[in-house]
Amino acid sequence: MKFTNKQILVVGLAKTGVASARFLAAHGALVTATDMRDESSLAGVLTELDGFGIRFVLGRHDETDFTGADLIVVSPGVPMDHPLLVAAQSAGVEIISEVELAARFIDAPFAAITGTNGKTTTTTILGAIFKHNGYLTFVGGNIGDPLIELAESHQIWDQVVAEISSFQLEWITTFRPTVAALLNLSEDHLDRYPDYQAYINAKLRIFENQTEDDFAVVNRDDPLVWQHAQHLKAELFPFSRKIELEQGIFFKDGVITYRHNGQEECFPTAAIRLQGVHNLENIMAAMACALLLGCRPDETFETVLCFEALHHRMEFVREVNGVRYFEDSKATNVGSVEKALESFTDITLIAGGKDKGGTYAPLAPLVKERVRHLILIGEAAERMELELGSLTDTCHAASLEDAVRRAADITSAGGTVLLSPACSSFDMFRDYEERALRFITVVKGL
Ligand code: UMA
Ligand code: ADP
Repeated sequence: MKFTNKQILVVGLAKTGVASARFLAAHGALVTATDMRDESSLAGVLTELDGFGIRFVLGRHDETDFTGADLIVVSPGVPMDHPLLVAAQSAGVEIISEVELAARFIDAPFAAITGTNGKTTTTTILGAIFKHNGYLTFVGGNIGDPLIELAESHQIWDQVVAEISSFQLEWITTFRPTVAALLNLSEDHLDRYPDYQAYINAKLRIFENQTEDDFAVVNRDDPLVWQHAQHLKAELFPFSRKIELEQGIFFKDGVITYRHNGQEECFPTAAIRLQGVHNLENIMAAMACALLLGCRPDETFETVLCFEALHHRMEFVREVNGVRYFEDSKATNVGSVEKALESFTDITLIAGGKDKGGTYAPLAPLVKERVRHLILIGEAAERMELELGSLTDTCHAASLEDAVRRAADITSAGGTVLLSPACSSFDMFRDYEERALRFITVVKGL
């Protein structure tokens, strides 16, 4: 791809935009970078990009920058139906996402992980497996480091592992992972998509450019995933906790079995540290990607055995007066909260936050069966009360701190206090990490 003297517009100047603008400017493009945030809130970014010859349009977007560009690189946080993107598209301007830009520079085998939940865990396990197998491995994407940093690094990578969100797939054209994994599908981001099917369609684009030489690792136990997998061009490689597979990876009687073209490998799971059936799915998906891309079985499973849970995903905080406190701040949708509720009984659940527009109804059976007290916070509290409030003892709290103190008062010994919000955090916190740290601080102070 030649960028010299091309007018390239970078939309959004957070992590993705900064890395993209820097990369493009270093490759001779005439870069304009635009963000709705103004100069004062982007002071750090301006310092970072000083000296690259980038033109900035801040605090606003100008239509002429969009319609007059040779290429637009969009950040994932910018919605696809933004009127100026629509105008640029009508004017025939090429629009791509940063992962599309990066993918054009990837020569190494390339594993991409998507799904509503478990992406970060699976991506991290897979990265660790590759590294333990001796490969120089780039791990990036939605997990935090923009994928374009791979192209900026001038390293020759042996393997690339990318966590990919639906947002990042919106503007792809050639993005083609050697192995693409779809972990699961449940409602999320309905504040961004017109409906659930639009979100699913965005996710499915991860397979769009694959051919029969590539692999699609898919969850055999998730009916929606399995239904959509039937039409893929890549070789299907399913994983299952429930069904023995002729070809694929599955769990049965305490053993994970991998079967591919006559090769069979067995891995007893008793010593795995990572708990929870959902993590078994994440492990099988990561192992499938690794083994299909040539990792050795022994080193692969050694990594899995040592792997500990990531922070803020059903993490044990402390026991006080016989009550155990768990923090699951990363549970920002209904699908992840279901897994948390399946893991405990006698629960005091602290939930709520910024509503993403989906329904909370799938939680009803588990709330009825396992949640003794429901404490609601944030913007979503009213709607959650309407959908779940009649099923158990329910109250509202003014803050997370207030919620924890109420939980401590009403939970009897033997019970579990669980922060698993089913919502994003942006109504009350900077991000899910700040929400987690605030919870941990109050719990430690009890
Ligand atoms: N902006 C505009 N105009 C608009 C809308 C936004 O100028 O109309 C600006 C905003 O002011 C902001 C920038 O555009 O400065 C948007 O940046 P961004 O939200 O894309 O933020 P990045 O820091 O680039 O982070 C993105 C991902 N963010 C989102 O998808 C919302 C990060 O995933 C990812 O780690 C990073 O790229 C590197 O790949 C975060 C996330 O929340 C963790 N992802 C969602 C999730 O996991 O649920 C999908
Ligand atoms: P993502 O990157 O997709 O958000 P994470 O690995 O960060 O996934 O986990 C986010 C939340 O989802 C946590 O609450 C975690 O316990 C839960 N989770 C992890 N894996 C799965 C899975 N396979 N199915 C459902 N929930 C999961």
